[in-house]
Amino acid sequence: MTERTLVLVKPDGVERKLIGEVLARIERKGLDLVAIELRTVDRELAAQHYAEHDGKPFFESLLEFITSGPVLAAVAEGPRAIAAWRQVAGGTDPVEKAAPGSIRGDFGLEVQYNLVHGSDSPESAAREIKLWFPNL
Ligand code: DAT
Ligand code: MG
Repeated sequence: MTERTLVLVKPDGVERKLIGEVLARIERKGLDLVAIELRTVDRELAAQHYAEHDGKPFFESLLEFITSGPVLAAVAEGPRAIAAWRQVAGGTDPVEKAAPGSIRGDFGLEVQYNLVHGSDSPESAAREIKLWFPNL
């Protein structure tokens, strides 16, 4: 079944010039990029995007981090796109969870600075794509 998922290269990934690397891996996997935009995130968008984490100890530093510089936002499409992009990205903790060969496994060291975001379910994908790309 064809799905769409939200892709973010977070400020650490942009700063480290990994946009090309991330997009190349998404294309190599076979997913289609159907929208792509470089933007700066305000606190309101950040808080809505990470609403599920409101109240957690890392919430404030997460918002500070995601608003700290430009972010690459994209929508990728293909069969099982949500799981496929999560696999390419790797698990949340770049050391404990992300496999070598994944983006986080290859380039990440700390949980907060894990370089990329991917929607985690069809419901999240629909909500996040609407939030970031309301006209899509
Ligand atoms: P994911 O980005 O893999 O979907 P998540 O939704 O659980 O992970 O968390 C969102 C982001 O919040 C994650 O990419 C990095 C940060 N984060 C998660 N758990 C954290 C923790 N224990 N300490 C610091 N930052 C954390
Ligand atoms: Mg998540």
